[in-house]
Amino acid sequence: MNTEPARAITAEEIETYHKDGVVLLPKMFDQAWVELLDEGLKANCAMPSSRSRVWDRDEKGRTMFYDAQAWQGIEQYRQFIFESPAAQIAGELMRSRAINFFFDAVFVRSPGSQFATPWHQDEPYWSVEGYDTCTVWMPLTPVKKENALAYVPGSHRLETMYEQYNFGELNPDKLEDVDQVDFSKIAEQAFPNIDENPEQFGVISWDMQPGDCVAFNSRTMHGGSGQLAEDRDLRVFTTKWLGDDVHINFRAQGMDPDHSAVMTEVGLKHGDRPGTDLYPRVWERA
Ligand SMILES: O=C(O)CCC(=O)C(=O)O
Repeated sequence: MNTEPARAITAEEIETYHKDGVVLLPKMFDQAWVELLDEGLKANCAMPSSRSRVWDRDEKGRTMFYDAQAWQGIEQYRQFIFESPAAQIAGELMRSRAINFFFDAVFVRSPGSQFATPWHQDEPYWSVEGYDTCTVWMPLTPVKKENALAYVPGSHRLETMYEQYNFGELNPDKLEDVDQVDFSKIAEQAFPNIDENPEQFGVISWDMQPGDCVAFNSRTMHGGSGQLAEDRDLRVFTTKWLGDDVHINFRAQGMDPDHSAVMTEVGLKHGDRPGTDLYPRVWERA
């Protein structure tokens, strides 16, 4: 397995990441990493973690399956997290001195799923806070730009606290103890209706092949994806990475995924820097 990126990240890509809060990185991972993750995802779907659930199940039985922080039980994910170039990619983009792993999340749409992810920003939901938080979004299947996750460039610089969607509502199987958030008391504004006028927001997305990834700042507005053709599925593996300015933040509006219990268990408190075996340091700048 190649532990180095399949190619060097360019200075222009790093600039774009900071200017737009999102950058497409074509051909970053060798096929071997994609195959390993595919195997891991199969194992994950057969053995979902306690955070997993179906977000959408339509009248034709098509589903959108979600899981997060499954890595401790999936050997292939562990290997990807510790040995793949993903941490280095995040570190170079964020210009960080060191990178800790936060968590993995998967978004698996069965063929023809029409489910579109509601627009949101990630950081307001997370049990950490900081500018230096980055998701590496990797489709394990080819995806067209109209079916891939879409982004509002520059939205990572907005300082407004928007009313974010409660993903706890996506629970057709009525599971108990699903993470819930309520932004109504702290929101300064309703979340903009981006689908009403995507051009005005400059919405971007890309055709992608396995081995490509998109890296985005957790403050960047993103959503959509899905709305697949009948013969197309979409299997996406994401990793979330933490850089230099990140601290633990237990939020009054709720968290999703809520890490406050597992963080407390390993001795992490509000305000701490992330660490321990649960949020391992994976990369340091030479
Ligand atoms: O792929 C998707 O549909 C959603 C991904 C997402 O929201 C995320 O990785 O934060």
